[in-house]
Amino acid sequence: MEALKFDRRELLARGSAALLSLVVARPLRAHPAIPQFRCPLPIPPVLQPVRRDSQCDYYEISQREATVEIIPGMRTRIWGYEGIFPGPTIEARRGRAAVVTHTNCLGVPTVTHLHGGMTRPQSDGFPTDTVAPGGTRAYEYDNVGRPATLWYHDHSWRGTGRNLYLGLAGFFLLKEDSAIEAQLPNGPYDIPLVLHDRVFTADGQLDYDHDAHHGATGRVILVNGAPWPVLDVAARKYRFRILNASNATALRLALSTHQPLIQIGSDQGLLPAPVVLSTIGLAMAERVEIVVDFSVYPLGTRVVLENRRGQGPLRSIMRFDVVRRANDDSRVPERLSEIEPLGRAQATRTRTFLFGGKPTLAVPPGVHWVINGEPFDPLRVDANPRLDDVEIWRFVNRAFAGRTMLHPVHTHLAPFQVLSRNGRAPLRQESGVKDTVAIEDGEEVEVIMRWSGHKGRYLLHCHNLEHGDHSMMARVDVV
Ligand SMILES: [Cu+2]
Repeated sequence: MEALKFDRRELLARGSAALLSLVVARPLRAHPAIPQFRCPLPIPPVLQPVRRDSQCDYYEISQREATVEIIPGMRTRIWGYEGIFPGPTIEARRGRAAVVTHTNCLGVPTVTHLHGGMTRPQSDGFPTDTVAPGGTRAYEYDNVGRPATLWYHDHSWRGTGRNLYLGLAGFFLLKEDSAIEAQLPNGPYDIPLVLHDRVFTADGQLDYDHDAHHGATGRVILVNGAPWPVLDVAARKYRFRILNASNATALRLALSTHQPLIQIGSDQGLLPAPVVLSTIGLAMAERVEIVVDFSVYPLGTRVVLENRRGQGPLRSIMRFDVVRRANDDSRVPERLSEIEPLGRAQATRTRTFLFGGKPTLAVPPGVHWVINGEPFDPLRVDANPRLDDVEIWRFVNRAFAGRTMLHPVHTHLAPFQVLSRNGRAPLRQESGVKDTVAIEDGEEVEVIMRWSGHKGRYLLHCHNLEHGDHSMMARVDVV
């Protein structure tokens, strides 16, 4: 693979940056002791529309600072949609429009993106299309995509990392009634879980540090805003919709009991068929939907959802305590959804995007995260697919500075199918439709997508939020 070779200058730069990262590594700061498995799992409230008409639901959200209890007995200042962290869940119906009017009551400009939505450009949250403090914008969503676990979050250029760290993220569940959905666990047995890792100061405040633009990581894992929570479950099947909304931490999910996970969905909804896995990788912004059958356990069993990429306390995410029996008429059908496969012969064009670092000349020297060697320029068009064209996009991860840097690559507007991973067939769980794909160090992934929906200005970027802010993003114009 020619693209993965480095020239001499680049290798030298990598070596010196690696040395530098040892010298300037930040010391571990004081941190409150937070017990694991004490807090009950919170479920974010579902936002009610302020008004409905025959075609559309209208919502209002204020983005504001608030003080909430995350660590038991401490008060933490957050920036939250409706003043809560995570924000309220929007439940949308496929084919029924939603208008969400955001008012920015924060002291900084913000802009909201619906991750995974096929949104017209003026509502898609381009990073420079911000709303000033005190301002308001109505974002319009047609909800014509596949039923899926979407999420909304801030997307302001150079502010996304901090703004999400402080709380600006929430679920947007696009749902549809169908015979398949009715068979899966539903109602109280269909539970969204948003995972974030965070650092807190000794007095309980969120301690944002972009770590020299490598990414803000954490020492505590929050699920739905609570540290390492516990959910009391019945001995039956549950569906969990899991979102990794961490800034810069990729996860690998597994159960402490070694029970296999039944994956039924990914970013853009149900897979063609369930896939049984012992662990599931979940990079930043990716979603998976799994079914766990707790009926295999005697009452009293405690099952920990683990992160096999984590060490020490970061190896645990949350715990399920099997506390009662329950009837269960749910099942996982053998066929879950229909996906029209896109083939290479349909593609009009192949584009290659190199994700890598570029040393900066600043003092102390640092790294600029870039695509194809160029930092983000909102005025420069980096790709211009024609409306309704099918294209193949090759994402190549070039290692930098001796650090393993995973880049979760996200396309706005056009979801994709994974065609190949390192020249081989994609992973089994990549059989669905995705909008974010994890590219590990040195990897190369090909995806195929149809650029339908809207003409206009969109984005391709890395979902390590600090990489995106600094400036691993590219402007995509659908023409
Ligand atoms: Cu990245």
